[in-house]
Amino acid sequence: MASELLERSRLGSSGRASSFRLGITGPPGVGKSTLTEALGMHILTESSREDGEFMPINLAVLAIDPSSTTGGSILGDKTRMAGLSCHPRAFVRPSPSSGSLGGMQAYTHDAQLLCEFAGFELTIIETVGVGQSETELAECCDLFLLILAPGGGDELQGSKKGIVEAADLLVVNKADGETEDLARKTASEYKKALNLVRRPGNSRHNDVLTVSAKTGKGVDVLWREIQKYYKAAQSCGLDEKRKIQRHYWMWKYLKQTMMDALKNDPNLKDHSQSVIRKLNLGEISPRAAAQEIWMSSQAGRCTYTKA
Ligand SMILES: Nc1nc2c(ncn2[C@@H]2O[C@H](COP(=O)(O)OP(=O)(O)OP(=O)(O)O)[C@@H](O)[C@H]2O)c(=O)[nH]1
Ligand SMILES: [Mg+2]
Repeated sequence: MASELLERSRLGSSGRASSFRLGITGPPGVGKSTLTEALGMHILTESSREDGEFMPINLAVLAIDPSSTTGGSILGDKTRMAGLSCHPRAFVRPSPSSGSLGGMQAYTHDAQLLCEFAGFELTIIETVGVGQSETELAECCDLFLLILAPGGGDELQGSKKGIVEAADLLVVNKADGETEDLARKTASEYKKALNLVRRPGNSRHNDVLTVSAKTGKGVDVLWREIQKYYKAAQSCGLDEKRKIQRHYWMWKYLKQTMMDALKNDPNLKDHSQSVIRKLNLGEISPRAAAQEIWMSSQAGRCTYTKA
């Protein structure tokens, strides 16, 4: 039923310009929700609209909290996004990412499409950058922001390298009070390091911005950068990027569908269990076990077809 609803929504919304998809990730507590609130409120209250400039009239926020499996995040994020939560032109949907590896909820992509079909001109997805979530988030977004805390710019060569390479724009948050100077120093360290980790010809932004989600300082500059990116992407590359993303999701859904079909196939149940027993006893490798289950599913399929 959910698939059908999505399909009908897609058909029903044909002709409508699709929304711009912004992804926000970063380590826990770096200020992603606070920044989403500040940026969202800035966008919705910004009245000046120059010709041809991207100025969404409404926006949807999907906040995914990998630490919560109970829905407790709903209150947390609604508190962080107090203005957006009750703004008539915003929709905030916090959701725990229970069950999905690395923070990206299995159906976030569907939820994002639904927001788009509902007419939201900008969708923002916030997720903690752990495990696979950042690569997954990149597959959902037109522009992928990485939020960083003051300090730690020298770690760039190590664990953070992959995510920094994947991000379109880096932002150091908490550039206020005692951490303002440190934030600026961190931004310039990242800027220097970006030139080292990014291959020449990489189209991504090599500037690193500093903002304070708390005071709002720098949020206008960040928004102007996003607008610039939007404009550039419209004229080159966005369609291609989205096409590749659609392929990614198709294969992901196919994998899920096949896994479910194999696990739930009553004709395979006995055989799978005997393979698992052999696996438990160490008589077979995981790879050989997977192949055995797959081969028997194919053998079964041939039998049905012949019948
Ligand atoms: N000084 C300062 N504190 C900030 C700023 N932005 C966020 N904070 C504080 O940092 C803490 C975490 O903020 P959140 O917005 O919840 O951070 P988050 O990255 O969304 O956190 P998770 O979703 O739990 O990973 C809160 O106490 C915020 O008040 C900022 O710009 N400056
Ligand atoms: Mg948050």
